[in-house]
Order: sequence, then C-alpha cells, then structure tokens
Amino acid sequence: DKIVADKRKEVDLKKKLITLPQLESALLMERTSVSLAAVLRKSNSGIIAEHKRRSPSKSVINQSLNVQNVVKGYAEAGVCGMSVLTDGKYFGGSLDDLVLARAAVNNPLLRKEFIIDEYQIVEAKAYGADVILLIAAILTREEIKAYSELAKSLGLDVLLEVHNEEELEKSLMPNLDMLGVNNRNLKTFKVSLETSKTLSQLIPDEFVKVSESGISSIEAIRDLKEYGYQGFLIGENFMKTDNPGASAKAFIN
Ligand code: IGP
Repeated sequence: DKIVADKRKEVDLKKKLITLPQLESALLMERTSVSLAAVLRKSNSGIIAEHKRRSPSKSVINQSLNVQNVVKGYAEAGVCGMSVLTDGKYFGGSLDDLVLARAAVNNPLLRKEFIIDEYQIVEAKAYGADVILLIAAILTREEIKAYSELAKSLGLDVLLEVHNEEELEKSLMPNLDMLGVNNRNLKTFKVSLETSKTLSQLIPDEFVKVSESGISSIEAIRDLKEYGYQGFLIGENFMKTDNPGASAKAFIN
C-alpha cells in the first residue's frame, strides 16, 4: 500500500532528525491529556470537528484559513474535540498544525495520521495531541496491541478505526477507548452511513462508538444515535465553508 510505504520513509527520515530521547524531552510531554472518550460520554452533540485542507478524494477543500482560527471557531461552537490532519502528502497537514491548534484551544485534540510506528505516538504526545488514531486496515493485531499500550502509558486515548467486520474482529481489545467506523471506503472513496449502522451491533458497549466521514446533516446524526453512536467525526462538511466554526455550531443544540 502506497500510503504506508510513503509513511515508512517519512518516519525513518524523521528519526534521524529528531531522536526519540529528544522527542521525549519536549515540554508538551509533561502536559496532562484530556480524554476525548470521557467528553463524548457526557455530551449530547458528540461532534468531533476536523481541520482538513484537502483530501485524496476531494483535492482542495479549504486552503485559505489558518488552523488556529479554525479550531478556535470549533471551540466557540462547543464541539467535543477537534481532529487535526498531520499528513502532508495526501492531506496538506503538518505537525505544525497540531502544535498551533494545541496553543489555541484546550479541547481534546486527535492527531489524524497514518500511524505505523511507535515513534509517531510519542510525536503525537510531544506536539500536543490527546488522542491517536489507529487504522485497523494498515496494522496487525499485535501492532494495535503494542501501539495502544504505548498510547495509554503516555496518557493518550486511542480511537481505533475499522471499515468492515474482519477489521473489527481482528482489533477488539481492552486498551482501545473509542471504536470508529469509517463510512468511506478507502479504495473506492464511496461513502455510505450504512457501514456505521451495520457494524454498530458488533461493537461491545464498553467502547465509545464514533461514526467517521461523509456526515453532512443533523438528521444523519440523529439516525446514527439510534444505533448507539456517541461521536461524529466531521471534516469536509465544515471545512468547505468560509466559517467552519459557524457551520459546526449549526450542528450543536
Ligand atoms: C472526516 P469527512 O468526510 O467528514 O471529511 O471525513 C474524517 O472521517 C476523515 O478525514 C478520515 C480520515 C481517516 C482521513 C477518517 N479516517 C484516516 C485520513 C485518514
């Protein structure tokens, strides 16, 4: 898989530029993380709003706004947390975006990244994330176990993403806080909320259920809540507007 190969090269290069001990001495390693799962459990809205400049499926979404203003707008709207894309090649994001977002808001922040190495998990913490994403489609069960244990040892929440039954069965284990169902098929880019609905019954109650991608209406959220979802990860629908914060606000209350 091309993305994973690109990421491997990127991480191997970074390890030479900033060593693991250097990362571990970053100031933000001392910060106490905020649990997104805990916020979602108490919230009615469940909105996790994403900062996303572009994507492989849509190319340009929004290149003109600055990340700090976007996340401040989301915070003012009252979202539960924000997701910040840090992948540069496919999504036009960066770790600078994450650390700038961290400086701008106190809400839990998800580092949205293709994590394939422990180094990226320490990096997530060092740049201010509260939550990491683990994608079942690109990881083995052993990797999911090791990575989620490392995340927990750093105080980070784990959102495990699946998009079919096999991935879900392979991944269920205690250290995951949230189970995310991606409604977007990563190969065809086709979006169907049915994916969330079908998989919901297979997710044990101890995990906070998050529905990801392709959500563009309050009705869709209301519908997904009936299937037990407490988190809704929304990017494009907010970012395609001039004022993502105001767009998110319309989904809250
Ligand atoms: C947001 P959307 O359709 O609202 O912009 O989707 C989010 O779910 C999507 O960006 C995403 C993603 C990912 C991106 C879900 N899983 C994994 C990169 C990698």
